[in-house]
Amino acid sequence: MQQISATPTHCPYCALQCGMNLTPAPDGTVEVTERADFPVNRGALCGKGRTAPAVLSSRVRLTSPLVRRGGDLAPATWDEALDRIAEGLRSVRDAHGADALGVFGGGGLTNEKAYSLGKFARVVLGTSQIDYNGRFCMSSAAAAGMKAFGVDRGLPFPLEDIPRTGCVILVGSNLAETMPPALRYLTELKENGGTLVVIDPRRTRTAEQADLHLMPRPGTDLALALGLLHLIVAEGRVDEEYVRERTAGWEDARAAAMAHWPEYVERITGVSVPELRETVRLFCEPETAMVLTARGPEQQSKGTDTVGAWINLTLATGRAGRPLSGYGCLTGQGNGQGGREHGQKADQLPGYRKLTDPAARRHVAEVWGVDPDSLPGPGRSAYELLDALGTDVRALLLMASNPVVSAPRAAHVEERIRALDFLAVCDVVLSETAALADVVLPVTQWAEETGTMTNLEGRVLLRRRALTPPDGVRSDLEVMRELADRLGVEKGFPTDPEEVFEELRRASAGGAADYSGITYRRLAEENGVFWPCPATDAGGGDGEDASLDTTPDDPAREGDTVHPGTPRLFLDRFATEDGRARFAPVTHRAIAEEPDDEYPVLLTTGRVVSQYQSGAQTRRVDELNAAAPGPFVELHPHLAARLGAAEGDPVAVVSRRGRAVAPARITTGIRPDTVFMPFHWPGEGRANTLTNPALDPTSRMPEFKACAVRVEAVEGSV
Ligand SMILES: Nc1nc2c(c(=O)[nH]1)N[C@H]1C(S)=C(S)[C@@H](COP(=O)(O)OP(=O)(O)OC[C@H]3O[C@@H](n4cnc5c(=O)[nH]c(N)nc54)[C@H](O)[C@@H]3O)O[C@H]1N2
Ligand SMILES: Nc1nc2c(c(=O)[nH]1)N[C@H]1C(S)=C(S)[C@@H](COP(=O)(O)OP(=O)(O)OC[C@H]3O[C@@H](n4cnc5c(=O)[nH]c(N)nc54)[C@H](O)[C@@H]3O)O[C@H]1N2
Ligand code: SF4
Ligand SMILES: [Mo]
Repeated sequence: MQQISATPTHCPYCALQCGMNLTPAPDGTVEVTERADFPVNRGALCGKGRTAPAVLSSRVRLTSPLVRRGGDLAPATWDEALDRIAEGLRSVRDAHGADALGVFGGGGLTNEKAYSLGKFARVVLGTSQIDYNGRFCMSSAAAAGMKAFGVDRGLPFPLEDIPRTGCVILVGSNLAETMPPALRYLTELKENGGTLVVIDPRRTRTAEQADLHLMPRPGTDLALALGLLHLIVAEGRVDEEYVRERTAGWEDARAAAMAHWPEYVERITGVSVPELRETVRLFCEPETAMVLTARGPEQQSKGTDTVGAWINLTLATGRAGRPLSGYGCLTGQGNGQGGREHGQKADQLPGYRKLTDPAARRHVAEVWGVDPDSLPGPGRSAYELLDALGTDVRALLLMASNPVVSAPRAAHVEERIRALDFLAVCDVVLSETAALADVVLPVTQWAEETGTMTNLEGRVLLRRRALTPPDGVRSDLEVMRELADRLGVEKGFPTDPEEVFEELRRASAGGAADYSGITYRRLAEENGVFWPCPATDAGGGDGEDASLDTTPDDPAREGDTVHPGTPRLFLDRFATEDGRARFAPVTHRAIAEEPDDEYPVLLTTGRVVSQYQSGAQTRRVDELNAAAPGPFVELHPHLAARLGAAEGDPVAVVSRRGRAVAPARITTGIRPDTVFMPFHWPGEGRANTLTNPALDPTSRMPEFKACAVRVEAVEGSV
């Protein structure tokens, strides 16, 4: 049954979660139309969002379960496929114990799915071995934010505050390509007289907008931030009163920074002392200022310390927790924020609770109707889990990730996946990882199902169903329901997303990420609600009238006792026990793999505007492939000349982990000691064949942004 009018909903891809309307077309497909009332993007969309319906087409998606028979994947009925998965998981558990079962989730899953997946792992499978691709994304910023502020919400203020601040230092974000409609916030900042400093080893489309662009050597952002703090102290720009009243740990952080002389920092980073001084001037002179980080400084084996050092700058200058100021992380995946709050992370329970906290275990166990002692402890982080496949972990259920393309040291990860006794994948397309599975389940997509997403601002949104899914597909929630049934758990896995959300509200109540005052009804009426949003007596405390179908004059909305949500955090106090923010006492250290004679060049990796992540979805869209047809190696003319490579010639990039080949793209917009590859493609040009899985000790984030390589001309190339 097709709906006839436009349905207001949100894009399937990145953390901006742009609003869009979906309008049915006569041929049964849907058309994307402008939804100007949603404040984040005000109708603007990037090419990926605009073309997203192409992936709904049965030409490119899966519409039947697949089961491996005699070496090949062949269509099967849902019953056969689900039985095979239940049998595969049960036999591994019987032979090797529950911790031999692994679960791998994704930051693209709705809150309802991520919540259910964490519950499924712990209650149905009884395994501790669950983690997700968000570990590869913003985990370092999350860890640093947690340490400094006592809570991790990517942006503690809405995007609309950005144009009204005095200066933005944007560290390792290429948002002109990764969140194009958000570029507007930076343009408006400049129109309002604010300044923009961009820190990126490449002159990206974003860096082109900057008043000042610093091009540090990859992996040296920690030294850079320490050098800036040194200058802030030396120039007497510390906000002493703020430091005294709102922070703790300044003396140690100050001492650490004072050991990082500007000249020393210049030698490490390649950023000159005058540039450092100019950055400090631009940041300190205006009344208000912000530091925003993204994957550049975060995807490092010292990402947590690095973000800590950038937060230190906002504390020393009295910016954090003040209006139009502070630190924020630009989270990446569609539900990168919500997906890290409700329990698909190895050490976590819903509401951003810790799995090791006895009170948290009791609370969640009660909501789940299980014995707290039955909940397993923390498991391995994403890369460690993938590395243990085929040895300690023998069967894997994977939902919403494509690690064969996106994991570090991907050839090794692919080999570990092949060594599994049993692999089941739920996906909308036959991804490179799904192609290795024993069973593939085809699931419904964004436009075909309702659910909530939490965008990079901490704004909880309702993504609405706009059309009927094709025959043959089922939702991830239905998959979990069916598998739970087959594994002997008959209750607790509803397939109606609103019912799941009602349970999530209760599970999150009282936690850091408290959603208990948010209802589907509210989300349908408001342009999202920012967490924390605790239930009040009047507002959604019991959730009994939360249905979208009930009358609009909700008694819970009358009066003034409904919690309005929290767009801005920390204005009165930080979320630590004593209300003070914590400085990070950090010192610089080298990347895990410094260049040497054999591997003299640095490789860094990232994204292009027209492909998304592992490309599983966007490589199936003709228009996007025409714009970004394949991998490339971006390199400086000096390096190209040494190789004798011309524009478009295939070049080989070799690291200790493997070799990749892709056409050269020659540009003066990159440091001569560095090459860049986007990671969206499998096969010969797969960037992750090369990357180093050295992990940050706290966040367990791999070092995607810096490893040692050599670059070679390819013999016999045209
Ligand atoms: N088009 C597109 N948009 C996306 C995505 C996508 O795949 N494609 N993915 C989404 C997701 S999940 C994420 S996480 C975000 C990521 O969004 P971004 O963080 O903006 O993306 P990246 O390209 O990974 O990295 C940003 C920049 O970091 C720079 N960089 C590399 N090494 C360093 C370093 O050592 N220090 C510094 N300071 N900078 C460095 C790179 O040159 C690059 O320009 O994008 C989201 N949006
Ligand atoms: N070298 C290098 N590698 C990187 C990075 C980098 O900067 N450099 N960035 C890292 C980052 S930040 C990230 S976020 C990861 C992302 O890398 P991946 O985890 O591989 O992300 P996607 O390609 O988005 O994979 C999502 C998969 O889930 C499917 N899918 C989409 N929606 C649903 C759904 O609702 N249910 C189910 N079951 N499936 C769904 C899609 O079709 C796709 O196959 O890559 C990381 N890898
Ligand atoms: S910026 Fe992100 S959310 Fe917006 S249309 Fe593009 S991919 Fe979708
Ligand atoms: Mo990400």
